Amino acid sequence: MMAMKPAHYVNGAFTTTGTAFPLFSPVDGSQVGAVPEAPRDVVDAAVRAARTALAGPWGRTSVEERCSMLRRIADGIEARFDEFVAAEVADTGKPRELAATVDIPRAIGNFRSYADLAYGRPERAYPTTVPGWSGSGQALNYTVRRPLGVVAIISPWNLPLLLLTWKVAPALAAGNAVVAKPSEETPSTATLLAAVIDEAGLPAGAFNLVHGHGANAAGEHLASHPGVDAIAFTGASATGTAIMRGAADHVTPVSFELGGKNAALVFADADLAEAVEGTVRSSFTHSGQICLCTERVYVQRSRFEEFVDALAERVRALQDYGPMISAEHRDKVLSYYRLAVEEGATVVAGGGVPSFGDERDGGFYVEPTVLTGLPQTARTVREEIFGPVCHVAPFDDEDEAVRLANDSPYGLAATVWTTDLSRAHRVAPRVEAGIVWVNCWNLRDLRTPFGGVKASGIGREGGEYSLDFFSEPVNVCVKI
Ligand code: NAD
Ligand code: 6OD
Repeated sequence: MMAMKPAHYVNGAFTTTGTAFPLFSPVDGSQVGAVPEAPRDVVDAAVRAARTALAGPWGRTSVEERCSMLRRIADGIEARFDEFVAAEVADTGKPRELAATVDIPRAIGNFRSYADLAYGRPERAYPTTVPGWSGSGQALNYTVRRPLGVVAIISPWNLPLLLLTWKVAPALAAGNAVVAKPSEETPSTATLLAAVIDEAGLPAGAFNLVHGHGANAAGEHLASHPGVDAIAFTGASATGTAIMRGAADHVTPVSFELGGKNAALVFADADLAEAVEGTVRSSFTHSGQICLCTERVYVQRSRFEEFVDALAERVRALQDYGPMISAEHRDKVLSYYRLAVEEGATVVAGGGVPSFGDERDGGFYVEPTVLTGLPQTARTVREEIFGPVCHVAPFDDEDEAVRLANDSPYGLAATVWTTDLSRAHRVAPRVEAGIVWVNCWNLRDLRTPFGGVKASGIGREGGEYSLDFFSEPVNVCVKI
């Protein structure tokens, strides 16, 4: 099947209006396509189409009908599974295995799980008696949930379809009309999703897609649009700040999943081999380009050297890893590799650019890297790098471990490695993070709350938490 070219999807029709910008392969740096930049009038048309859909057949769908549509979308992605995998791999350069076992299955799972959750969702009722009220003073209070209206969904490049559908599915399940803007780096699976949604028979305007950049472009126009009733955004914390400024003008509610500088705490009683393997996964999966990746590892002093040696050996042996998303991002990561050395780091693995002797030498690769020896105040230890790199530092006791983990502007995820169950239960709630994994990493249950504290976000997604964000309760009081 011919790959689909990136196109906007507005009011049930595809269009490539707008000046095109080039799309590069992260694997070899070659230009592989072009993406239309949505001008302001295309964003306006998408918001208008969404508003019109809410006033039309889409606004009158029952939750049963919407859940059936979500299931048809899931089936549609499944039917074009290989096409989705190929598109995700082409845009991101991630190993095919990762796209085929995580990204695309999770996109399907997002639609199916929100269909189940929305359909099975109970509402609350309160039988009421008000003493002294004239008449019976009796009533039945109950709650109905109303969609927020037109929802803007803005998503990043690292898990393009997974993170887009993580918001689109609950937004549609709750009855909103969506205008989505995927990252300018990864337009392809979003375009395929629009095709699948089209085939699934959603009324025109219920789902719209616009492509383009963020600041001073389609993203900013969408996020600050007066016709948008809510914004669900995943991306960098600095972008969250910019979006919030625009949202403030219209008091638009936001749900933000932002950056992280996630800590792993490895206690002396941990199964060290498991902790090392777990850290290889948590720091280097998708070359560290997952918001949940560990960039700070703290190891109890008595096992510090043993851990660092074992981790460095494993990391030096890593082979089948993907590139950074862009030349710009590769340069940013490499600038942190240089900064780390200037700040006094010891580079125990990696630290540079790999040489493959094939077309990948034109791509955006950096070496998986392990650092030690930096103070907690170093920028390399405080700022999100979003690459295949972690810094390992020692700690002496539980209190110090918790203090170091919490000494960060971010608070997205943390991992605790210990065989002491009491310690796990003691430490987990003390870590300032939205998600704490014990002896595992990124083991996801889609019903659980997902999100961060501090600069890592506002609100929670996942299960009922997403359905809560994308709807508002209305109290109905019926006098008896
Ligand atoms: P980014 O913030 O640069 O871009 C994300 C999206 O926002 C893109 O679609 C972009 O075009 C758009 N955008 C940029 N500026 C905008 C503006 N002023 N107004 C409106 N839209 C704008 O992030 P990125 O580089 O694509 O992704 C990497 C970042 O995302 C990292 O910081 C990472 O930690 C974070 N992230 C967080 C999570 C999470 O769940 N917490 C998940 C994935 C990525
Ligand atoms: O697994 C998820 O639901 C999720 N939102 C993952 C985010 C990963 C960040 O890059």
